[in-house]
Amino acid sequence: MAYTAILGAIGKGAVGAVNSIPPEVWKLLAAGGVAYMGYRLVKGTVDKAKYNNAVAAVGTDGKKGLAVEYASLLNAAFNNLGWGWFDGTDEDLVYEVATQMFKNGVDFQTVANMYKNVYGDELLQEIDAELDDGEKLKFFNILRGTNNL
Ligand SMILES: [Ca+2]
Repeated sequence: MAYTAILGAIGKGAVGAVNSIPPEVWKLLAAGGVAYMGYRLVKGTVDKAKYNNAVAAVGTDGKKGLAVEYASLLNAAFNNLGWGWFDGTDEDLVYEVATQMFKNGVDFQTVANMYKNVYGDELLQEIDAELDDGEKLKFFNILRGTNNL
């Protein structure tokens, strides 16, 4: 089957599947979407407050201050559009943060601790969800200063 024919068949299947969803289910899905967006909004506000607290606690100087900044940048890179794991990832920003961590001697665990403090999530799990194997390898190679060796 030609590529376009396959795509067409998938398209028809998708349209059929969408058309078969009853209106009551659409209403539930819409309500769920609104609730989820509200949740993200509240979480964003809470995260911002925690970030401010973390900055107030450790300052913006020194390695811990840098670690808070890097945790915040990584969180922004993971939440590309503010919707969690399914909104893609800003890989360039992830690599840039890794480069800065290596240059400034801020280790992964320090950033992971700050990430946990501010966002309540395990940095390693977030990385697993956001990056594929090749991207993870690149990230950790940059952290070790062994990228492109
Ligand atoms: Ca994401």
